Amino acid sequence: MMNEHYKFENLPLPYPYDGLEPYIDTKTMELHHNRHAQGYVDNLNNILKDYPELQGLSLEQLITNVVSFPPEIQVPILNNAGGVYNHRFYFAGMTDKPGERPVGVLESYLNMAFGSYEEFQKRFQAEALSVFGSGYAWLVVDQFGMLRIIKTPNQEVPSLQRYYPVINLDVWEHAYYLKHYNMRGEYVNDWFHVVNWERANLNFMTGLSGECFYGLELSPIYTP
Ligand code: MN3
Repeated sequence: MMNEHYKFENLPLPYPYDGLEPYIDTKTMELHHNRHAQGYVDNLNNILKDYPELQGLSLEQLITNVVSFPPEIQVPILNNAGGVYNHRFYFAGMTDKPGERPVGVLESYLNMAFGSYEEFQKRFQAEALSVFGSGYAWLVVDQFGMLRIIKTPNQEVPSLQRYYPVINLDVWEHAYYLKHYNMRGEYVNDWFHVVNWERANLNFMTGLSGECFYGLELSPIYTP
């Protein structure tokens, strides 16, 4: 992802639209990917087209360096680069061939941090339910190798200098309303069935290595 830059694309889902049935329905996945996620991609490209100095930056670089950009585009870039980053992470974090349980090093660390997978699920669901309005729940690993459950509002991305994301859950209503109506807790339960734990384990190992925390800060590329 780090090598990709403007023009950004709405990456295809790594499974068919109906691949997450019966847990997440086909229509929701179509609308979520083709309309909602596409909208963030289009908006971001539209902003960046007038700023050639920023067109070589990755999503992560755009997000972590936003305070050095012209004031009028800081919020739009945060919202839309965040929207692209968060949706890519969410879509890639699910699979049509779910293993249903954490695997690998992550499994051991989850047990150490939370006692058991079931206890982790309870804690993660509580965090997801406590997101007021729209946002995301995340399992992240911090610079010290500790697993943490956090939440972000709207399309905010967790601080990529402090945390490396392992999994995230989109709790905007568009992610579940067609099937689960206002029952966010049932959506969270269903989502647990389609988590891609193989990928989560790889993310965790990357985070644990610490290398991911370097290279996000730039010498000023944007010079007004
Ligand atoms: Mn969404």
